[in-house]
Amino acid sequence: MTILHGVPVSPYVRKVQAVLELKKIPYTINPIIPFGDTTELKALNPLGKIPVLQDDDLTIGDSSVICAYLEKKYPEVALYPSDAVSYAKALWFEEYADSTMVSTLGTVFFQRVLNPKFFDTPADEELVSQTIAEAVPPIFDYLESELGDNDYLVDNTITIADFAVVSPFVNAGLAGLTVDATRWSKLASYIQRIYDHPCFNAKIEL
Ligand SMILES: N[C@@H](CCC(=O)N[C@@H](CS)C(=O)NCC(=O)O)C(=O)O
Repeated sequence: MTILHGVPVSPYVRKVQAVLELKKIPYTINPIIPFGDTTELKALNPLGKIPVLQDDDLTIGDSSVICAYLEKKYPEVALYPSDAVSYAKALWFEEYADSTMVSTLGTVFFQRVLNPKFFDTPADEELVSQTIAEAVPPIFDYLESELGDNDYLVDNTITIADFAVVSPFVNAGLAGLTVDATRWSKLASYIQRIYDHPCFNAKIEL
């Protein structure tokens, strides 16, 4: 019995969900949130963060740990390259997405969506404008150049890197931040390609 604890609006939960779907692992979702009373969540993960995966006797937190575990247990549809260099690149993009991208695109999402909708606080539009003007373009430039003429980030095949990198764009989109296809055409088509993938949940309802 596999249970994914966490709400799919989290980019980390979405990444794990895509892996579960791609590997065709049956699972259920417990839509727990990491705010308010976190007693139930902290019993599953001492950090009080989502996602948490329960798989038979294993209860484990952290999306990257969970995805690595799923790959080991269900290697059939490989999401991590076997070649050492490609493997390192896939892990790098996953880390880049989970840290810099979630933090930067997440700032816009937090201010424009979570603050007004869940915390009764208006968005700090000055912070949003500064983030969009200064922190966002280097990320988009970097991804555009890394993609080159490829359809996917590593080995031109779908890997964990793609699910991790595209996940925060869903949150950005919910906050009205999309990729300008006239400036970052490769990135814009790449994001749409992953959105269209049947395993990827790009339609989050709040
Ligand atoms: N490195 C962790 C980060 C998980 C994380 O920060 N999740 C957020 C939701 S998107 C959370 O639970 N935040 C609650 C908190 O930080 O207290 C992972 O990859 O799972």
